[in-house]
Amino acid sequence: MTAKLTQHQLTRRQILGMIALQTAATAGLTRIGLQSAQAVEPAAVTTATAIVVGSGYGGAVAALRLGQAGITTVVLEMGRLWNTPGADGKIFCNTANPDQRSMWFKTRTEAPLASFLWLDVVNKDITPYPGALDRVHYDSMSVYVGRGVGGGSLVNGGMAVTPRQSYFTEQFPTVDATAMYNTYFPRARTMLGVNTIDPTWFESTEWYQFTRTSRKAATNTGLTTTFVPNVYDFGYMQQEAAGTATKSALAQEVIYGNNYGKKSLDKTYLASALGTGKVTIHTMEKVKAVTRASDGSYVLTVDRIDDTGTVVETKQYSCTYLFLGGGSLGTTELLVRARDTGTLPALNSSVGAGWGPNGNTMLGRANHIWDTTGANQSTMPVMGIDDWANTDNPVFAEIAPLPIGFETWVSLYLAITKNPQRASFTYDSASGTVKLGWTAAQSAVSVAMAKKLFDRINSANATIYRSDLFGTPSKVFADDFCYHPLGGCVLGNATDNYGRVKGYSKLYVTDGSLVPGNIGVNPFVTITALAERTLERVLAEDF
Ligand code: FAE
Repeated sequence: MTAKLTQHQLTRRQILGMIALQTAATAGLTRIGLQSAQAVEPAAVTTATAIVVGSGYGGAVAALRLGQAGITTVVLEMGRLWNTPGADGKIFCNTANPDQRSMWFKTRTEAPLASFLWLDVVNKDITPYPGALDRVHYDSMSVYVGRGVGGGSLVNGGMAVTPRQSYFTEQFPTVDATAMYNTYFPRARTMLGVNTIDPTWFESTEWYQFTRTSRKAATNTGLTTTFVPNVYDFGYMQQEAAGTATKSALAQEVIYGNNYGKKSLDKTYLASALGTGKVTIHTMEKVKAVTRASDGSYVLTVDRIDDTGTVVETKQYSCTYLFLGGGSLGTTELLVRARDTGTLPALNSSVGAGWGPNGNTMLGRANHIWDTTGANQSTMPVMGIDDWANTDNPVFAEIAPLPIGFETWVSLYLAITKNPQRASFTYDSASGTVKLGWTAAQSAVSVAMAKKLFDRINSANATIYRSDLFGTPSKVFADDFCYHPLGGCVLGNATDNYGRVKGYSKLYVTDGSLVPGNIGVNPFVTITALAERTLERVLAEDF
């Protein structure tokens, strides 16, 4: 069952799948299959050999590999298909003028940068709608996730980073690292369309002045910086800069979606999955509960919602094989609820445990007046400060843009720290909700590590922190949200070494919940590569 794909087959499948996605959107279909290319909505099947929950990285890999193996597969995605232009002719809105498309059922946007000069000028009132970016609130941590066909790939910064092998092995001691680095990481990068910026263009373009200024401060401190690959097409970006292509990364588009340039999963894995003719994606359908019938099949209770969030139908699906790709929050919540309400009672106590925010902490530095960052900034990060080898204080800090269209002198960073703290999800029977036990004291560990690194940078450059960016009262380190939720169903604990959930057969986890709370770099390449490894093994042994 190893994927033996030629580029030709892939391209053909992707094209077929993309036509299906495009036509489905134009025709307003909520179920998408190969028939959608003729504007025909696939029949509403409720029984399939395999069901995949979620269409982010883990779900998309599962969908493609199952489809290629000839297995009839339904993907259930709670978000919408993002393929239909709004009144402004754009599918997604940008960060400067967010509207209802920006966020998942909110009355006001909740951008990571809450303020500028302490002023509440960033966020805007919006109409509740199934927008692309969600911010899920727990007691002391809120988590950003993507919603829609493509999951996090719709809203993320596209940074496609492979972790250093020594840290991967530390986090996954039971996984054959040689196979990962020789087979699955390269496969993931190829499939995701990873590419790198032309270094000559990088050195000369105004759009990366902000990165060069941050690099200079790091170099002055004696720190190493490294280029980071991305799934945004840098050839397209150069055309944007030259004025020969419609701007997207150069037009403040990112966390609410990119209209052009980015190879999100609907253009890669999911298009290919639809192209197999075996995969159907049902949108706006949220899986609420999972149980097992006496014949061993899985039964899913699913709410279908409309654009107002109203549940228009509650239905049941059944399948022989169930793949969970709802992300760290989505998958863990489903399984914790299933265990603790008794619908899947044999799930073990590791389900819900081992969660961490990848040590995420965001911060800004104020540069000297002569160290400009540029009014024009690309939204796609291309460089990181790599101090992970510093065993005293390992940090990898992404040099992030602040694309607001005027000079700010701000250097912004998303620091990934080696915070060892972990938390658990628990089911609260009184409210019927799943809660996350992460505390502010656990975030303080990430802050201390980020501060140690950036105190050095400020000291070497005689600069200071910005305290006006994360709301009031003044806050230097944004430690109450994360972009990288990881864990909850950790590989080898809640599952076997290949993502098979312990206690049940034919039940799999394929997403970020397998990663034990931290991976030291931006995580989607790791999630994709692990999913490739799982699917290869499961298709060879379990079908
Ligand atoms: P994910 O992509 O979150 O997909 C889960 C999908 O399942 C979503 O579409 C959900 O709507 C859906 N779902 C959840 N629960 C249900 C349910 N019950 N029923 C039906 N559907 C459901 O999961 N990572 C990088 O590596 N590089 C970056 O540059 C980067 N930048 C980021 C920037 C932002 C603003 C954000 C939010 C994230 C960023 N990330 C980045 C993180 C990355 O997107 C994330 O790790 C992956 O998307 C996680 O992949 P999963 O497959 O685990």
